[in-house]
Amino acid sequence: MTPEAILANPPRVLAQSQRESYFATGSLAAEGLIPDTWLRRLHTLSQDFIEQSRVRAASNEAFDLAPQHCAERPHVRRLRALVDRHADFWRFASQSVLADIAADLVGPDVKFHSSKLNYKWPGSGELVKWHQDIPAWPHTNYSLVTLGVYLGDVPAEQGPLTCVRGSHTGPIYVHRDDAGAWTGSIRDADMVTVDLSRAEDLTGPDGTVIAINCRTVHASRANTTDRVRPVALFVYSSADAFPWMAAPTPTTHTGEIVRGRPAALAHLDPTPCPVPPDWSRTGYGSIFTVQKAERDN
Ligand SMILES: O=C(O)CCC(=O)C(=O)O
Repeated sequence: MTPEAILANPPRVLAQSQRESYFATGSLAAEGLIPDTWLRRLHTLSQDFIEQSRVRAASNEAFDLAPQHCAERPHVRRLRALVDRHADFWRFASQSVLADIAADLVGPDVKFHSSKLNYKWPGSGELVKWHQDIPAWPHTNYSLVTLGVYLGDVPAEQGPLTCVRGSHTGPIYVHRDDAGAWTGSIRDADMVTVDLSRAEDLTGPDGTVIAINCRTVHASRANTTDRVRPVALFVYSSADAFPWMAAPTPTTHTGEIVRGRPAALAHLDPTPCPVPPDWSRTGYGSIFTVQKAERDN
């Protein structure tokens, strides 16, 4: 669906001005939308999984662990495929207000794509370089939105998601190095063409919902506080968007319709998109492992 067609549907949760702002800038931060019961449940689940990680020595399908992770000082970088970790994560993604927020931004027919819970620990370990999301999971159109829920207050010092306003209507960049290897980040030579004076931190109190369009150039700095910054991230598309490559981080619910109906027609946007590696052959890891490998080279 086009932004105009999406906006023509009445809003469910967001104010019309918030939807218009999202389509104009490519991102949004909105406070006070997640009911307290859900927020408390997400906090508890997140804490439970950190506890469970203490007995893990290596990353697996659930946990992306930093090299320094240990039982005494757990250091989980990411909970993978969140909706497969606990039924309540899937209930939250498919039956809560979050799916209605998705409908406000992708249209009444909403397809679930993927999810994860990123932890940004104090220090520079989890800084994320400038990138767009769509080059990792290209689709027939660019309706895809990542909705994030901050589990804790996130001020500027805590490494919030930072988005370049308006970059979602600009070029879709190659996320590979000169030798063609996937880096998960935009090349320095291309970054000089991005107007970083338009970068804006998506900050907010506990429970703030952030929305980032799949073409928006975004990053996150180091966390200079002494508190971890968890953000639960859920990706949705219009039902008429179809992936044309294997998903890098599939879940058992990827492709399910969570609002409205499946599409009878695919919407094909003519804007070209670079081809990612075939994740079904190579595997993906996470943005932290990919970007760290690049920094170490
Ligand atoms: O968690 C973060 O700070 C950034 C996450 C992100 O941009 C991503 O996973 O694509």
